[in-house]
Amino acid sequence: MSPVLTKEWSKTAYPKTLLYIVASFGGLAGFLLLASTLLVSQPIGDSDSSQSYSVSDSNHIDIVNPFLSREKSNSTFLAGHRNEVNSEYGGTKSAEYGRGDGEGSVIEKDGSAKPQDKSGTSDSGQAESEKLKDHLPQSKVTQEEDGNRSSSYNTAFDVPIESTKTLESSAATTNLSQTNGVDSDCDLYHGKWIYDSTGPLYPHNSCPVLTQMQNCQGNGRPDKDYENWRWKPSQCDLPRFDAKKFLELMRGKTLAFIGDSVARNQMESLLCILWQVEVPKNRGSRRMQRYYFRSTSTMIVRIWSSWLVHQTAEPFDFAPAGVAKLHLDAPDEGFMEYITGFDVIVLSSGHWFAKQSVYILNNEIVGGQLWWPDNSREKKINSIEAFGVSVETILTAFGTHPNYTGLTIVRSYSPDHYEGGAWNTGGSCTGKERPASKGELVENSFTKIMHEKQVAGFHLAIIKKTNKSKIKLMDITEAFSYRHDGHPGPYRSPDPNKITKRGPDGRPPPQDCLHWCMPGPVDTWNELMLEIIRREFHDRQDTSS
Ligand SMILES: *[C@@H]1O[C@H](CO)[C@@H](O)[C@H](O)[C@H]1NC(C)=O
Ligand SMILES: *[C@@H]1O[C@H](CO)[C@@H](O)[C@H](O)[C@H]1NC(C)=O
Ligand SMILES: *[C@@H]1O[C@H](CO)[C@@H](O)[C@H](O)[C@H]1NC(C)=O
Ligand SMILES: *[C@@H]1O[C@H](CO)[C@@H](O)[C@H](O)[C@H]1NC(C)=O
Ligand SMILES: CC(=O)N[C@H]1CO[C@H](CO)[C@@H](O)[C@@H]1O
Repeated sequence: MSPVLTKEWSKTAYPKTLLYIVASFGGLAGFLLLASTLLVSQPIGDSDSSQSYSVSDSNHIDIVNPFLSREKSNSTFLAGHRNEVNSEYGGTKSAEYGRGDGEGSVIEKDGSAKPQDKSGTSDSGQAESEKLKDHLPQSKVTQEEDGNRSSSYNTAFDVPIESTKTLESSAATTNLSQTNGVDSDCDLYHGKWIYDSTGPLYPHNSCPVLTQMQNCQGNGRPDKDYENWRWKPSQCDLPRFDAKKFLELMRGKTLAFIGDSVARNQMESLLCILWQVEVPKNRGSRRMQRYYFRSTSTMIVRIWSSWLVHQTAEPFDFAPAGVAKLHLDAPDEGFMEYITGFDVIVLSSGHWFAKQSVYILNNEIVGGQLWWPDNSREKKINSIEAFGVSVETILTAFGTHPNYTGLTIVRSYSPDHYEGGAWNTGGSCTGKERPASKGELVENSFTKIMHEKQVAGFHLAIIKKTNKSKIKLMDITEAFSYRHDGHPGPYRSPDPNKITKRGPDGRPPPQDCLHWCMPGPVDTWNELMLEIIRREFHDRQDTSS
């Protein structure tokens, strides 16, 4: 733990953070207008409205992620929800609340851990799947909460907004002489998806670490084309992942995925790709998964952190025990103590900001998500702004750490595709078998603003960076907004009796339109990551020689 660092940091960072919050209210004015227009026909303050945009008494807006339960400020509800939140962490003691996705074991300070598992496989995947259930659309909840709602009420999330940006916008000006190979200046994030019958980087049944919920073929998904689209940046080609080259680049180095279940998604994709050339040794503990590739002494690590910032469970001011308190101005010490041992860190966060928590800045409660006991109190920030602050906090902590010299890759907000509604109101990605075409693309306002806040937080942290570390944004949000076909949808379990078709009333089956099938488009993240690492290490060699 590094309490000293944390304190120092929060002192210096707070004033700018506050300015940022104040400034961002201006930017939200447009959204507020849009939101009020959309809500004209809906009773404000109705519990339903928090599913879309709710305009609160204080003229702040809350935009709640559509696939999580709706806000209720009722103490009896909270009592129930608290249990739900606790069970999500596998009944860990309150002192460990929210730590290590329920994987509570201790790890040595240097990040080493005793080998747990002789084979390459890990059983923690299953345990974690249980914890993650709450994060996933669940049929039980769907029935309870979705009893009588038409899918149309939630159209606020799916307002087709004429997009002036097109995926191929920069293609027209492409310098054709540069289309071969990878140009180190080429923008990797604008381009298009092209069909490539070469097939995926690994078969779904070749990889023991692949979480069953994302094993779409293994769960009976009938179509397969979603595995065969390559991302083609407008001005260059993104090379197919070369496992040997990756291991060589990472010789003697450690790469850590830190964050939520989407971080796990990417880490497993990477492991499955590497598994094709070498079976790693599992050196993980429950707190930190670690896979070691002997040929090049490369370590791949994963640490769970839902929000990436410091969280506490004890009562704080008017917030009782149980509900998670997020200290938005302090990084999560659960991984800060290890970062100097990492050469590359890939961060993943965002979706948990739609879940219940209390926001604390500078020792003051400034907001709450799915928790606010007293509407006469003013929320100073909403969940989206809280996300932006958390990004700035964590990246500033990395960028000003005296001993961290690694490369930090911030994977931008991963779009979900509950189209036509929310996860529990008829939103669906069922039956999507191809990437969306430009005309089909439906802009998701929530994804858009989460992405904006994240990018803003990233830029603020870059300005404050003092050390030698590098921070890069892997900006996948736009490219992946086209991949409504890449999620498990209803194929998230091997249960042969699961419902996979719409009911007679048109209601779609319970489904996961947030995580990504493996193999599938998520493998592209690792191709992008490899390219970022290649460029970075290449540049470092250039400057040091
Ligand atoms: C709020 O709690 C009271 C009991 O304290 C209960 O009677 C009421 O139905 C609850 N309201 C909602 C919306 O859950
Ligand atoms: C569903 O809503 C309709 C109209 O609002 C109402 O008449 C009906 O009783 C509701 N059904 C249930 C099961 O709540
Ligand atoms: C295209 O790229 C080539 C080689 O990098 C360069 O010499 C040329 O000036 C570029 N042309 C344009 C129009 O940018
Ligand atoms: C940085 O490294 C120095 C020298 O090894 C050490 O004394 C110091 O505690 C480290 N600081 C942090 C925050 O890890
Ligand atoms: C190499 C380098 O520039 N290290 C600096 C990183 O930032 C800290 C302060 O946050 C400096 O003390 C280091 O000198």
